[in-house]
Amino acid sequence: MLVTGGAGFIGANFVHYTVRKHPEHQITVLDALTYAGNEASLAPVRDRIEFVHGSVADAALVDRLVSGCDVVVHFAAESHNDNSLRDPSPFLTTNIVGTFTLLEAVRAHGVRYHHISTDEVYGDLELDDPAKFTPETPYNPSSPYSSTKAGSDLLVRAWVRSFGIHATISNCSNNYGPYQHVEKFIPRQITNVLSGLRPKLYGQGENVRDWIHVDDHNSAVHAILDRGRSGETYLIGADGEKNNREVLELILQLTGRPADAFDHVTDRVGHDLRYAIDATKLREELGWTPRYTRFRDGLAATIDWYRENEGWWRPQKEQVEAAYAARGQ
Ligand code: NAD
Ligand code: TDX
Repeated sequence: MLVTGGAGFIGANFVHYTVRKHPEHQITVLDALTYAGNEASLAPVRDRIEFVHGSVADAALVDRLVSGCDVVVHFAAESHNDNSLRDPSPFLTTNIVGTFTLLEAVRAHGVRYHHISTDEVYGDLELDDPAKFTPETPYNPSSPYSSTKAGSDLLVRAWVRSFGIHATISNCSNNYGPYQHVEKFIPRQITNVLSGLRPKLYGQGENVRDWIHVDDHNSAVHAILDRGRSGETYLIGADGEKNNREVLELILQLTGRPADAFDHVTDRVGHDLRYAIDATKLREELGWTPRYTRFRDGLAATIDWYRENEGWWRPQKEQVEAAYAARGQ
């Protein structure tokens, strides 16, 4: 199994999960170790995998690695919306050209491909709309990040239709759990509290995200690898809708801070209002169910992980906060 982006948040958790639950797989990780990649995230499984430092946009390298495997699981991406508003360029190279490069290699070698994507490709929903995203929702991405992810999904669909590659796609909602970079909402606020800094809420915090524990995302990816039908798209979500203010207040409560001990900061430009996933197809067709159904417990465990692993996140913290501060966030 070739896992791209395996030194990032979800990819590293996927590698840990696979080594634990599916030890029959021989894993090679391909990761460019950008600012978001950290080899230390793979330390607990380092002797069980092969690690290759390189880019998914390097056609010769990708062709060689793909020729030696049975399945590719493609996590590698530029993943942060705020960064894509500052400089979209690497999002095009990694998310579009990188996916194209992998698709050409799996086409050449007849290798099965699974494409990891996001619910953000569907744009956003109104706060008071009972609707959720389904596999039939039209694509309508808002940011440079989500538009490059949408573009990469469409490449996969076209390669299935035009070249008959064996591929599946999953679009997942917001993940939380260990090893998530401190630029993202939940780890940023946890590590702010642990650093004696005030958490930062964009705008009024009414925007809703549909939170899922990273291990539930990864168990769904394995269900798709085992039983998913080629050419199909599966939406992954665990009915975890919460607005940002609620999430922040829970972090403050779980860390023993007053409910109002945070700052309102400049809102994100073009900030999507609400994401919500209807995962009926995944649940009914593949029999998948999430394990982390109590957000409070998953969040408390995540806070404990950041408390116990300061050495993992501390080196990035100052620089990330300086970049946010420069934009009033
Ligand atoms: P991340 O930013 O934590 O990790 C991305 C990894 O990809 C890093 O290790 C980085 O070094 C690597 N990478 C970047 N460019 C590369 C390149 N050109 N070649 C090889 N490796 C490269 O991201 P994440 O949050 O773990 O997201 C992983 C995937 O899941 C992405 O495709 C993202 O779109 C998708 N996704 C994320 C979420 C979420 O909530 N984080 C939700 C749904 C989908
Ligand atoms: O400091 C903050 N304060 C704040 O209020 C940050 C960093 C974020 N926010 C808000 C913005 C969003 O409404 O919190 C929410 C979550 O923000 P992010 O963690 O940046 O995630 P989001 O933009 O929702 O995208 C995430 O989920 C979908 C991942 O980063 C994407 O990779 C994935 O595709």
